[in-house]
Amino acid sequence: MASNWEEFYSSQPKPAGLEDSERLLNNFCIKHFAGDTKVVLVTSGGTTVPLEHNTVRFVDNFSAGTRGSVSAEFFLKQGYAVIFMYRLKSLQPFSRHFTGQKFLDMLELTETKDKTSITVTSKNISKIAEVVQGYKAALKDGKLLELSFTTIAEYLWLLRSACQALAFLKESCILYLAAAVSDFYIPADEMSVHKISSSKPQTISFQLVPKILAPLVSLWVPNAFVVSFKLETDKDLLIAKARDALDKYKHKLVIANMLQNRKQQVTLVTQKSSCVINLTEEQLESGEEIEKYIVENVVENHKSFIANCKKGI
Ligand code: PAZ
Repeated sequence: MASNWEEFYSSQPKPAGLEDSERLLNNFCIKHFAGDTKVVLVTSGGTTVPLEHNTVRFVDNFSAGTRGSVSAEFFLKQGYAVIFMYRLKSLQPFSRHFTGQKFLDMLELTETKDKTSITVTSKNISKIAEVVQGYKAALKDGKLLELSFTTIAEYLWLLRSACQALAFLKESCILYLAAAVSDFYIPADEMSVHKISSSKPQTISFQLVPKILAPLVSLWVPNAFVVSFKLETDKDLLIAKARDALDKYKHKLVIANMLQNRKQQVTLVTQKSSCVINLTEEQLESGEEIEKYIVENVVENHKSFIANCKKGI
């Protein structure tokens, strides 16, 4: 009998353009393997659950893609090549510094009778220069590959293709699964083709999305360093749920966070230990980002993991 994840892939059509993404993924992994550069796959943002094939309405979640996009920048700083798999229109590394009003506030407008000029305000120049340098360096070295998804099905197809491309890198790759992935979906053959009529109330039934960490860890990338994230809103459940995930899927690390204070505190949970990272109010006010410390910690754990693999432990 097919498992529920196999059923998912056989019932949800392959997204258009997947072959192109697979080509990019394979080339990226081969190039960085040849250059002896470690690779991390960062997933980021939420997924939508369409209610109609010709989608007018969908179910979505809160994720802005902050965790993923900030972490991707810190992995690049640590020398990793980054596959950034993100929800279309969520935050991306580097460009995230210039979204919305933040960007306009960095500019100064000078108007005279015959000339209008726009410049960066002096207090923002060094910050922008640092971001642009990071971006240009990542481009020049070909160290950042960005691939987008929107729906839960697109996410799961792309994730499997990314794993297939990464598998041969074995312990030298990290999967850092920060995306907030829907737990429910409507199977393609149960979904309305056209916009659901509003002439009467509707009851919509959702199926459970397969727990993709199971095949990912045991079959697709069995030698990789897999890091998953666990989000809860009830603090009494958080660490127990993170431990359950480790027991069930046997991967290396769960990063547990609460919706309410996820930018200030996370707990890194392994089979043997747990470690809290907490930013002080002063650190937050000065613009420090918790992802810097998360990524440093993950990179240290990854180094020990590689060393143990080499020793055959
Ligand atoms: O994208 P964001 O920065 O707004 O939120 C990040 C996050 C809370 C989605 C991430 O840290 C996380 O916990 N992802 C996994 C969610 C889950 O499926 O439990």
